[in-house]
Amino acid sequence: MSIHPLEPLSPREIETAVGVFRTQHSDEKAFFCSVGLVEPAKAAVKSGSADSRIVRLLGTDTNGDGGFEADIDVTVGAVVNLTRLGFEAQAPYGYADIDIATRLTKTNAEWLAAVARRGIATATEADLELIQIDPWPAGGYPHPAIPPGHRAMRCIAFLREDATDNGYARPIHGLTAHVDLTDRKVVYLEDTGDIPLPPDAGRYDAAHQPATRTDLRELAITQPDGSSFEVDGYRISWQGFDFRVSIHPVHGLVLHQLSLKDRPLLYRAALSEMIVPYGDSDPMHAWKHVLDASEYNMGTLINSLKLGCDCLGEIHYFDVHQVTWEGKVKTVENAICLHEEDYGIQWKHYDGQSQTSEVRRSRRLVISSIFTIGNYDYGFYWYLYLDGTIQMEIKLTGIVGVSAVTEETHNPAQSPLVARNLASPVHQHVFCFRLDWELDGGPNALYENEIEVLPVDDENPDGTQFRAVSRHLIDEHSAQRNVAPEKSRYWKVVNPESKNAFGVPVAYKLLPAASPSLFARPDSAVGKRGAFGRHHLWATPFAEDELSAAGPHTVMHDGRGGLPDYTRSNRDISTCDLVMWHTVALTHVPRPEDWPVMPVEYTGFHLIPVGFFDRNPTLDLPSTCHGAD
Ligand SMILES: [Cu+2]
Repeated sequence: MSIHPLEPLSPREIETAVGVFRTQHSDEKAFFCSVGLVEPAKAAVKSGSADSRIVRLLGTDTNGDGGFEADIDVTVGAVVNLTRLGFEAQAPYGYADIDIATRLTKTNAEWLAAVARRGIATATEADLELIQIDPWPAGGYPHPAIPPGHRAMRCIAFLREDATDNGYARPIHGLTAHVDLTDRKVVYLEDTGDIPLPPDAGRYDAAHQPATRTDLRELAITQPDGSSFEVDGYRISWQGFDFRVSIHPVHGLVLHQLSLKDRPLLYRAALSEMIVPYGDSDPMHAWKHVLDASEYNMGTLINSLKLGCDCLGEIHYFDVHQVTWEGKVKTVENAICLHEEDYGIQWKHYDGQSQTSEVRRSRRLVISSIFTIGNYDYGFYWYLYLDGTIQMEIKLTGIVGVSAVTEETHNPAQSPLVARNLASPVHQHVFCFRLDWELDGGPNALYENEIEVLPVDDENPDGTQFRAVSRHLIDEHSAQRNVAPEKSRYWKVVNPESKNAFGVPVAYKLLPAASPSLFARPDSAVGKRGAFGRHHLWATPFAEDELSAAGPHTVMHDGRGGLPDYTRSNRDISTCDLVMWHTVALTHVPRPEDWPVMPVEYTGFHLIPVGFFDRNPTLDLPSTCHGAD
């Protein structure tokens, strides 16, 4: 078999898996949430002995439990595992759940009456088409009328002017339908009273703008000799970097087996989980803390990208294949974008004495995908640089969550105005990345580095001196750390056995952003379900099944899964097959400029070589000044 064990699933493999599953599972109401490759054991991949292809199908049916997890070996055409998921750790929400929750809400007599009472037409099918239902996960705060273990969502609603309107400009405020998906009914309609629809449209499409700028001249990116990367299937090589890409149903964009100049760096690097907790007291928002990756299957919400719009220049695209809720193959074309970008200068010096200048251009390889999860759009961009630096940049855009408010109900500290009678709650976006290191083949050790200001003494009379100190993090508990920008704190992955020209062990450092941590109290539902957000750094010794910062199945789960669970026994990590978990977060206090669509906001982190090379590795860059005569 010539197929690489980490090659993404082909349409044929998905068809086979669904077909085999159906022979053993006769429920015609089986709805699929996702399909994914069960990545073979790391040791088997590395030794070249991984020879089976296991496809995992997750979904729900009429069984009334948390759904099914079916693993199908498509090389032999057999179900090798069929697990019923329990009440407390269910299959992710899929398109079928969204569809059912929407239909149940729109056909509920009490809900229809409450909408009509607000002066909104509901008489015809066309009227109802204009009402947008957003079903949200109810986990953490299920309505007391929903029996424990039932699958639940909360549905909020918005009114559109027409099918192409901004779906969020007019919240039908104060109305939340609590839906029991297991019993297929609205169990409770929460109605906190009428608030008028905000008066202004929130159109952001070009056709609705009063004018379009005419003074932006064309900016063309051309590479007349083609790009400098090579692609073989889903394997990519560029400037000494070599790696594979895939899309995971939960983790989204994944880099596999990343090496630089034949030296291994990372076995696997990807988002593991994210949570978006809201800080507002408004009953429409106070409970919101969606685990977008695992509850909604972020990978299945990937965009098909468009040349010249999403990506500019000489692009190579990768398609991905997924499953629809009925079990058909769905191909998302152009789902992963690969291209090079000029990135200003790599280095420069002007020598005054000789009046000569030496300067080299920097460029980066960009691997990116964009996921739309309800109102928000998240872009994940991996950048590889000529000097060995690796960067993850998250781009947050889309439409902020909103409330309709009056002068009496407006609470600016928790929900600033973004338009007339429209407020947007304060919230956080908390992302946890799992970085499975194999620096120079491993094993690896983890250090915390920071600056220590030296005391005033005879050697330091003015108190101006400081030094870099380094501390070995030897077990899981001592590796639960937070950022400290005031101390220039960073974390360093070291290979103690691999030394550079100066006899110093080679390293890569993780340079974090100045992130907040999770604000919710640790013993709150949000604090328990998003516990990974308490620390910016976690570390574990590699374990095959530890991939999920909040636990593998989070729908209706009460929390404490994932990292708190993995690290409970405080395992030794002093020198090991090291997995680093990095939480990066931002707090969003919405502003008028975020409406009606949000200019991209950025966050992320860098991985930077420290003594991995013996000197600046970019001295060999050509000194050509492109575009000059
Ligand atoms: Cu936000």
